[in-house]
Amino acid sequence: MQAEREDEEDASGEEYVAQSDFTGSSSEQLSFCSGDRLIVHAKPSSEWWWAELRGVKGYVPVSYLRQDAEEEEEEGQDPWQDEEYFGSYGTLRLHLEMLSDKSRTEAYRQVILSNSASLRNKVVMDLGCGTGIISLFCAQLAEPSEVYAVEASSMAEYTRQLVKQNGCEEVVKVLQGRAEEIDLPEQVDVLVSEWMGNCLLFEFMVESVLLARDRWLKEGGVMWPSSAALTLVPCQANGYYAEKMAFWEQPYGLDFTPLQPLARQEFFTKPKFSHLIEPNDCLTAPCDVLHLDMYTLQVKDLEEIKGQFHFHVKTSGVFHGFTAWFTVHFESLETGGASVELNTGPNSEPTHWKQTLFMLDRPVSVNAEDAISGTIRLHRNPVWRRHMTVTLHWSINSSTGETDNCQVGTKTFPMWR
Ligand code: GJV
Repeated sequence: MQAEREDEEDASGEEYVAQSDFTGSSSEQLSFCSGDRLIVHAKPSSEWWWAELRGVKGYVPVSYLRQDAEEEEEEGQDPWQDEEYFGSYGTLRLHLEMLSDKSRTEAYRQVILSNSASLRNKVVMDLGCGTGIISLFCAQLAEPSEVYAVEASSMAEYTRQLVKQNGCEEVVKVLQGRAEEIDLPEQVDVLVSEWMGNCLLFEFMVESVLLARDRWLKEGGVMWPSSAALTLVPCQANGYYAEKMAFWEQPYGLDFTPLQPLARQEFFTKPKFSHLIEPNDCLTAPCDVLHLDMYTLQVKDLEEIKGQFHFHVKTSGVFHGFTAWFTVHFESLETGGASVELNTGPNSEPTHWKQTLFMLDRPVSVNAEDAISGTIRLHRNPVWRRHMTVTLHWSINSSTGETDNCQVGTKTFPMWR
């Protein structure tokens, strides 16, 4: 691999500066610290470049680098990418996807319905209302005094029409703008929002919810969802592995395995968002690795979130990676009322979030009773505020008790930068 790369290298190289720390997850990747000056010799893909630091060469993630002159340019760029973000919510594609997701939409409907008595005469804020579905549920299924439906994208203009069309304009007030910037005439009793992204936090819309909570939620007010958890399970992914990696072993009877390192970079570097794991592909019982309390969580806590896991393998199989999903809970306001849960895992109805698959660089055979333990770290990108990296560290302890049978690994997955 290295020898091949050197053929295409330009001998001098261009200098780039690392914007933040990066820990390589294999010997093919370089590790570096914020401020390090790297020489880039080749740019084989838009995501990974071939670079050199203190005489050592390896792949580096492009998004961690900038040229010296880029510093000024970057100041002009929006770390929230709002134009692109709210632009995409100004079209119907994403709203159709969210509204078509029955589990998601029905969960919010159920929350309103089962709390309708308690919502009477309450003031509600629906943060990121989109087409206004949650606000309309409130107005139709309960009798709140006011619902402030806040939406930053241009969809808000249509939402206003939908509210009118459905006869809810007395109760639902559509406010177009970023929740961080709008002014409400009063504080609210309930702050409801559907803010969850892939792997729970991606997009970091949760920050807007926390800021709105601190500014607009009355003392003793209610957050919906009230808590959130991220769940992880070690899994098989035979189909995906065969399609992207084993494929190169013998296509048309030829040996294409020299392409496997490239395949690993291209397909297994980032997590796969739209994965639907079969319950049978779970090698162990799942484990909650993070828990967020929406009343006490602080914006600064989002910079780095760590969790731990301990799994016991149920039956032997191939450990291809980890699958993650989230669950949120909505506490009940009624005395003795049951909380509502929206679970996006493999034992519930599939949702538009599906699950997130993190592939290991190399599969590992595991046996019943083996232990897989380790840590997960979600690290928010210091520059691009909607992005994060997920670092998984694991060790496998064989049940046969052989002392040399402990395997460890670490891998960092950018989502997306
Ligand atoms: N202020 C107003 N509207 C917002 C904000 C904000 N800070 N952030 C997102 N939205 N679950 N990951 C809107 C966005 O335009 C879209 O209509 C909706 O909230 C996203 C909801 C689903 N995304 C998610």
